[in-house]
Amino acid sequence: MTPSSLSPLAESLGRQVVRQLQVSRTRRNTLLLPLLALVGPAVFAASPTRAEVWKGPTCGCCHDWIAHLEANGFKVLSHDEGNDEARRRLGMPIRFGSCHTALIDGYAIEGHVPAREIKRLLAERPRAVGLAVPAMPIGSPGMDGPAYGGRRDPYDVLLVARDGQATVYQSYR
Ligand SMILES: [Cu+2]
Repeated sequence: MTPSSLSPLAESLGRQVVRQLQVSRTRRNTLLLPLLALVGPAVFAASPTRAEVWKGPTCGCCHDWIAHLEANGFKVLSHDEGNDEARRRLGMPIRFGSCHTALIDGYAIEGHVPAREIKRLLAERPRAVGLAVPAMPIGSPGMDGPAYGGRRDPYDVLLVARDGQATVYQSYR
């Protein structure tokens, strides 16, 4: 082959490759774009809220509370130490203290707070340190296992302000 006969062939091959690339790119887009439009928002809507939890290594009720969070769509990262330090660092007063402290979307969550109030907090986004269920009331999430025989003590979920004052956010009676 002489260079003069090679070049039209190469040109035609080149054009063919380019055309095929264009076709496959178009086909890929026509398939992918509607798929992304459908799946994209669902992925974002379903992306779980992250919760970081500090607890003692042998805390069974902490574990049960974490299971309650996960059952309600939270993605939990838990540490088997650092509970007191986390509470102090996040500005949660010790008088509202419980067996575990969590950080969820910028808020401190102390103790056996129900997922329901956490979701409400994240929707309302008040200026606050976070929520607390002081001590460990029986019947609160994670303190409601078979060992308690269905017993339910009344308790309050407190909204803790930045000045350390607390108001009742939800009452469970
Ligand atoms: Cu506990």
